[in-house]
Amino acid sequence: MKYEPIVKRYEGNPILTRDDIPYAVQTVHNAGVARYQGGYVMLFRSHLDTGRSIIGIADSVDGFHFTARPEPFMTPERQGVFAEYEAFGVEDPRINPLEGAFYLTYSAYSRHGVRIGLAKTTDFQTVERIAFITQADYRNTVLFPEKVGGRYVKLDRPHSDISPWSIWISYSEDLRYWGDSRVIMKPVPYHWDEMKIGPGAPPIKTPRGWLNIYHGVFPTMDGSVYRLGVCLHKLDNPAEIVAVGDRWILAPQDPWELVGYVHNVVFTCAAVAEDDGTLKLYWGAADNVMCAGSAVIEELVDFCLASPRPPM
Ligand code: BMA
Repeated sequence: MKYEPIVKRYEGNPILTRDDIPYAVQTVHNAGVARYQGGYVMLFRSHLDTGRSIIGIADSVDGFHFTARPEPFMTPERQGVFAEYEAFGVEDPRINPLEGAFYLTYSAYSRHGVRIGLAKTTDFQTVERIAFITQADYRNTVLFPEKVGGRYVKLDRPHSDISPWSIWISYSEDLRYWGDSRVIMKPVPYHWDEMKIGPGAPPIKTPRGWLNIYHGVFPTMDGSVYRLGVCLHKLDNPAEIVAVGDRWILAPQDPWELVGYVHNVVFTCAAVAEDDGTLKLYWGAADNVMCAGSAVIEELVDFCLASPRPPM
């Protein structure tokens, strides 16, 4: 039997490239996207020709046609504690809607390593940096869109030389100080995600659980392949993963996913739930351009439950 693709690629891919940006960048990729004022806003990562990254902003009416604004949205801070830890660039923003605001979780690079910055915007004109919410060697942080059991919840991916890089959960009373951390999902040996996994899009609430679209990496003789998978967390206890879909839901296939700045990469920071039960999924292709697709949310939930593997 052949599988129908569960994520339908948008026929106009790629949806945003460096040719669409009114200032000098080498790439447009790994973007966060959110619904805002009846339309969509995208915060995208771009490599400069120093090899370091900044974050630009683009707007859309339909979620597929985006127009980049004339200036970047976030560049490395020049003063204070944020400057110290952002000196090498800011990368891979997630837009986490929470309590009527938008919290940005982004990777901050410096000579001290990579850590996660938390910033807030309510208008996508100004941005307020709040705190670093991890130490070094963390990437890929997403926030749940509401408190669970009275606390904020985040997923992230610490680096480890001892165990394959895995997904961890932590809790907070105030978004600034985090604790009660534990590992909740690990790669499976000799599987499509055996090398490392990491949170992708901020989790989406469904009647049967929190839907978590994550990335998984497989090492080959030709470098690593980045693909996307999906799992389901228990609604009232997101530390418990109900089911992990055994197969990937998206793999590099189109020419701009196979070849680019880094070949064989689909990498997501965003999935936007729509009122009609679908979601729009956004992914950086080959660390070079932005792509979009759509999927039916309940089909992704069924996919997890129909072919589950244990999370650890
Ligand atoms: C990861 C990160 C991502 C990137 C991916 C593929 O380690 O750097 O930003 O998309 O590698 O190059």
